Amino acid sequence: MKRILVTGAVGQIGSELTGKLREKYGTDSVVAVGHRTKPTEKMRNAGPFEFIDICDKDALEKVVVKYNIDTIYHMAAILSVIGEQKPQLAFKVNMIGLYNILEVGLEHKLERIMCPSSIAVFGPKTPKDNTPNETILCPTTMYGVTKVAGELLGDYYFKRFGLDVRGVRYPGIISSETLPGGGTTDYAVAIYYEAIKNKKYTCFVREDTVLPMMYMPDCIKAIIDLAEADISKLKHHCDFNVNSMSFSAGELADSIKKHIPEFTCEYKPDFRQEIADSWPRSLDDSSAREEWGWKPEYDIDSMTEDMIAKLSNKLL
Ligand code: VAH
Repeated sequence: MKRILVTGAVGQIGSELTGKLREKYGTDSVVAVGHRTKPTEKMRNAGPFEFIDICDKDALEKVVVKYNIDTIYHMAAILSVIGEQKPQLAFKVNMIGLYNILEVGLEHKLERIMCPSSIAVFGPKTPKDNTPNETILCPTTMYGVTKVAGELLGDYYFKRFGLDVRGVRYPGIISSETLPGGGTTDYAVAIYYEAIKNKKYTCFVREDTVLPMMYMPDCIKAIIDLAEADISKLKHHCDFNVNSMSFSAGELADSIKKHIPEFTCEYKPDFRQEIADSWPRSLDDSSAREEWGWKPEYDIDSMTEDMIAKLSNKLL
C-alpha cells in the first residue's frame, strides 16, 4: 500500500493534490506537511498532518520514518515573485529543501520522488513559441535558477543512485480552492475573484502578455499520471514540458466577460511584467505525450465556466 507525503500541502497545488491523493489511496495513506502557512480547519482535520521545515533534514526524516513513507510529492517552493523579493530564502527552501528530500529518499530507499519544475526554467534566450523540451535554460529569476538546478539534481540522483525522481515543468496554474502564493501568474487567479466580487480588476501585466497556463484538474492529473507511468517508457525524468493552453491577459478577461458582461479589466504592468516577458508563450510537450500519455482536458472557456461556478458558490 502506498504511503505518501506531500510537502507544501497548504499551498495552491499541494492542498488540492493532497485531497485527490487521499481519494485515490485512502486518507490515512497521505500525510500532509505544512510549514508556515496556517492550514484551514478543513485541511487540518482531513487526515494526517505534520508541521515541519523541509530545510531541517532531521525533522523531515522523522516524519518519513514515523509514517513509513514510500513516496514524496515535493510541492513546497518559493515562487518567482517572492523569490525575487527574498532570493536567499528562495535558494534555501528550493535548494536545501530539495537536497534534504533527495537525501532522505536515498537513505530510506523511497520508491518515488515527485518534484515539479516550471516554465520558469526558461529565459529570454529560449525560443518563445512551442518551446522544445531540450533548449536554452537561462532563467532570470532565482526561482528559475533553483528549478533548473532541481531538474539537474533529480536527474543526477536517478542516474547516479537509481532514485526514481520525476517532474513536470508546470505553466501558470489556475484554481478556485487555495489562492496561489507569490507567483507572476497569480493575476490569472485574482482576476476571477475580482470579477465576481467587484466586477473589475487591475491587472499587473500588459493586456497582450501571453503565457502558458493550466487548470488545476489537469495540473493534478499530470503529476499523478507521471508518478504512475512505466519507468521503462521514460526517456526524460525531471523536466517534462506539459502544455495545456496559452492566452493573453486580455483573452482571459474576454473569456470572463462571456459570463460577467459588466466586468472591466485595466492593465497597469509592474515589476512582474519583466518576469512574465522572460517566459515562453507555449511549449512543445510531445515528449510527455509520447512517454506517458499526457493529454490535458480543459481549455480557457471550459476552465472559466468551472471557475466562475465554483467561485460564485464560494464568494457570493
Ligand atoms: C509563478 N505560478 O508564477 C508560478 C509558476 C510558471 C509560473 O511557476 O512563479
